[in-house]
Amino acid sequence: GLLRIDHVGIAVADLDEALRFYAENFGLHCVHQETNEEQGVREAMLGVGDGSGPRIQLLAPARPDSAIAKFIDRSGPGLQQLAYTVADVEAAADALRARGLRLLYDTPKRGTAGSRINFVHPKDAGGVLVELVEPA
Ligand code: MC0
Repeated sequence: GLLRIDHVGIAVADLDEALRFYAENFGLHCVHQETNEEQGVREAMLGVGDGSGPRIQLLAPARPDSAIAKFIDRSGPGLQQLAYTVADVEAAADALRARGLRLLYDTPKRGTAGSRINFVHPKDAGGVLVELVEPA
């Protein structure tokens, strides 16, 4: 099952500019940053409040043919994904597949900070790209 909201992902054109915007206007600061070559993203996790709850994930394209670049081209910057923490990403994906939802990957891929991830196709989840995250 879904344990909690892990993060909310926001597509941005420029990561450094977005980090400045979030710090200056919302007082939210980066707690983790990495480039995920496979996903074609530069990403930063921002803590909210005491940092114990869900994070905001800023996602910037690392190359022009990436999922985030395509999203920004089509929709502009903005909310791109809603991610839930799960204990076992394969079990969670199997349960959703059994209900007829399309998962994007046959086997999990690597996400933030060594997590294992998969996604439900947004057309099968009411227009929301749902990510499943099994933390490292
Ligand atoms: C596309 N659509 C979306 C959407 N992206 N709807 C809601 N939210 C999104 N993010 C809609 C389009 O508007 C279009 O609707 C239809 O889906 C297109 O479906 P498609 O042609 O099958 O797919 P594409 O080529 O648009 O790609 C969408 C898809 C892709 C979700 C499959 O973005 C993908 O593979 N995403 C998973 C990987 C990812 O997002 N990586 C970046 C984050 P209409 O009505 O016009 O047909 S990496 C990450 O998140 C990691 C680092 C982590 O958290 O650890």
